[in-house]
Amino acid sequence: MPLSRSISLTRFLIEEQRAHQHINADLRLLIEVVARACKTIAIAVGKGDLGGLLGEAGSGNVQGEAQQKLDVLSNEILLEANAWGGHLAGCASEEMDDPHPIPDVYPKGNYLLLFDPLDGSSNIDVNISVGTIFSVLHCPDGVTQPRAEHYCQPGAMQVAAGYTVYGPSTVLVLTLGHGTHVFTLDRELGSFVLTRRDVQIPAQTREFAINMSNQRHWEEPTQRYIADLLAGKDGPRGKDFNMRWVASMVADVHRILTRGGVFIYPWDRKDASKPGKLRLMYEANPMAFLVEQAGGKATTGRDRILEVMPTALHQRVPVFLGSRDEVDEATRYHRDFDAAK
Ligand code: P6P
Repeated sequence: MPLSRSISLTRFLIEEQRAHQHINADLRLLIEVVARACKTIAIAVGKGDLGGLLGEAGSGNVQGEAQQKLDVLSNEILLEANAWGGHLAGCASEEMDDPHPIPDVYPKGNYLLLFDPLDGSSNIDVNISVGTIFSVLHCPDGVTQPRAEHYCQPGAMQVAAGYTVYGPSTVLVLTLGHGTHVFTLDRELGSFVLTRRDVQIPAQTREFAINMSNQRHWEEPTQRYIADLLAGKDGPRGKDFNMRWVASMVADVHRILTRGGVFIYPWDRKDASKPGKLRLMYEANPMAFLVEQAGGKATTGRDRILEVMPTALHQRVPVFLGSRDEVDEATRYHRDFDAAK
């Protein structure tokens, strides 16, 4: 792409700020800082075995999951990058039990940043795409030491959300509430360049993403919905479907944003105390915001994800997101099941 026509992330943010008053200098700085941190993470991830950073860190996170060395490093990179800018009141991460305050030596701002620093990290050692997911909220007025409850806002309150997928190319996907836009890292320039403006997810699809090994643990409407997809053109859907499952949400969602599809991580009986595997605040909410801004939908199978009222920082939620007509169909199976009870 000729340099004269390429639009850098910085230029895009400045032009968005001119067009939409709610984007201010602090939010612009926040996005630039997170993007820069993702470039640092991309370098660490890209070293693979040469970086001495593969494998487990020997610690566990609040989810009870073994932390990979790169989980811990990515978390530290994001915390350090966001400490000094004066744009944040605090951070929350999948890798930390409690919110992380901005050190008192630095000025504080009005935004809360939540992130999964390296989603899909179980794929790192086998060289499959992983990613960083982030969500931005306003810190409630008058709150200078935000606690977990101050982060627990419904996803509809997000002012920005995005992810960076560390794949064959490093791609940042961002929404500020006015469309979903794609930036590809120009490794020679060292900057993210706008490569797709205002992405639109096809309303219909023939592709679904789910971990089929959990089939026996799903509730009945989920089992029925998936069985009808598998029945293909001989079944009630009258068309054949394809299946993909990367086991890295960022990679699966990026495919859906690019060519359509439906991503499903439903509630299952494996651990009835957990309403699903994915975390609401820093996985489902940011992805739901991005997908809706791209013309798609995101529900729990029953309710719009962005309207779920959080009760805990690390709470989980069932996720059905992607092509709007297919998400509507999957949601109909669950609502009809409830209505027939
Ligand atoms: P499973 C990765 O651990 C993650 O949180 C998501 O990125 C991914 O979609 C899901 O879990 C994979 O779960 O049960 O297939 O390992």
